[in-house]
Amino acid sequence: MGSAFIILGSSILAVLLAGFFAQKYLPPPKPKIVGIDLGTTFSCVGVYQAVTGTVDILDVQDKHKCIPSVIAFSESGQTLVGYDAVAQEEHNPQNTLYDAKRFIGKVFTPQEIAQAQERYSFKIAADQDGMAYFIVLVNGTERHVYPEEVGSIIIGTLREAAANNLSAPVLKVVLSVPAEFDAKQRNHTKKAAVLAGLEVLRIINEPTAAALAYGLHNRLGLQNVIVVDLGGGTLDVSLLNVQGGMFLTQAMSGNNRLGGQDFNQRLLQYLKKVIVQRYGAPLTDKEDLQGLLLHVEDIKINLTNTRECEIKLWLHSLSKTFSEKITRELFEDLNADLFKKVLEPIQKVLEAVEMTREDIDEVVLVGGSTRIPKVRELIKEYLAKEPNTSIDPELAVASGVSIQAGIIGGMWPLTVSAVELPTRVKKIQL
Ligand SMILES: *[C@@H]1O[C@H](CO)[C@@H](O)[C@H](O)[C@H]1NC(C)=O
Ligand SMILES: *[C@@H]1O[C@H](CO)[C@@H](O)[C@H](O)[C@H]1NC(C)=O
Ligand SMILES: *[C@@H]1O[C@H](CO)[C@@H](O)[C@H](O)[C@H]1NC(C)=O
Ligand SMILES: *[C@@H]1O[C@H](CO)[C@@H](O)[C@H](O)[C@H]1NC(C)=O
Ligand SMILES: CC(=O)N[C@H]1CO[C@H](CO)[C@@H](O)[C@@H]1O
Repeated sequence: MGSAFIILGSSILAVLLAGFFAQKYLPPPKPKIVGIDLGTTFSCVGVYQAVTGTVDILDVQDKHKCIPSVIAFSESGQTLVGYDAVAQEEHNPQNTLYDAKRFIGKVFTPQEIAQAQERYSFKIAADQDGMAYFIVLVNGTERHVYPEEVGSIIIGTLREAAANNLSAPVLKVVLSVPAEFDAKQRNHTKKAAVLAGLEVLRIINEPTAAALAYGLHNRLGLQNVIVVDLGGGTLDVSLLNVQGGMFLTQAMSGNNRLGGQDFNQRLLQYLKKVIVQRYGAPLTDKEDLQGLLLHVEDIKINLTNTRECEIKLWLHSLSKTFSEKITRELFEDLNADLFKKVLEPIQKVLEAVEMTREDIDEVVLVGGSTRIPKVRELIKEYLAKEPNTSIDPELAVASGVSIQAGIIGGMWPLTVSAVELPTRVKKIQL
């Protein structure tokens, strides 16, 4: 009897000591589940690191953390992804596919397909169920590529990058999708990951992921959080209730044709006008126009940090070097009406849940276009609250979905849970 006690006692001690030494000296557990943000324009993959409690968004191509959500098929049938696909886009526009997320899991009428076709240089069709697919020409034969296949090629690239980084196979994933995605769109997004050889453990809403990235699941008490996601081509606004790790989407609204590309267009149109005035001829050369558009993107990004910058560009069709000073003020004037439109869905979600700005506890900004100082200022003024911007807005969703992956993987010191409640949200179209 006595010896039994001693054995029991020492085994408890051994277990305690083993735990103590394990925490102190064993390498931290390797992340087994990755988080993937399959975005409309950019995609990235992250892992949650135990012990440090930080998220690493992993390098995918040449130190780029996010890769363009673009794939292409070369003449010889080779598949190109991300930056490699973008690099050859100009010479192979019919076989370069992007924006697949706008088509995934959606049922289209023939008229809608015709409308969409006007905006894209690749060929779009729909099958008998109305599901869209893309037609590419590979080695002289037509090939039908569904949006989920585009997704799976992008996810496959992210998965490979993660496996290289972790020196271990990557088999499980948590995905994020727009809050407005219906069951079918979620299903097809899941299929993209399954086709890439991954088991999907959970799908969470992008605004929920962004709130997780800011640790809002750890807050005590009820929080009303507005997430504003302004990307390259879409604006999504969601109002979440967060309480003790539970997330409830209360309302959402948006504009699926407003984003960074529209702001670029305004500046591009302005510069084209300046060129006509200065040289007496419109700029029609394709290469020059492409060069101008790339410079416009550059200027927009630079004007986030500087008040003015100068564009300098050799226009080979006019045999002239075009140079022009652009101030932040001019950029803001050109886009004044578009920037104001960002506030419309914010107003709509507040009205839908009968709340005022005083009821809002946190404002989270997501998407590269929320870096634009004027956009930030307008949101801050409208909600009378300093928005939360400490996390890179382009990585917030990937960070949050990686934290969710860490929670599911039981990675200490993450002890909290985060659960999304199913909800019948009010979706307000503008
Ligand atoms: C392209 O097609 C030709 C003839 O059909 C075939 O010989 C060749 O192997 C194909 N190339 C690739 C990369 O599939
Ligand atoms: C994995 O990614 C992290 C974050 O980008 C980076 O710091 C680290 O060096 C990478 N490790 C390997 C082995 O590639
Ligand atoms: C989702 O996929 C599952 C299995 O693949 C299927 O049973 C279910 O009906 C699908 N739901 C929708 C809404 O497409
Ligand atoms: C933008 O900034 C980058 C880096 O500072 C610089 O190389 C580039 O010339 C700038 N572009 C313009 C149009 O000002
Ligand atoms: C300005 C602002 O709201 N900052 C908050 C951003 O989120 C972190 C983490 O939740 C808070 O600690 C900050 O106060």
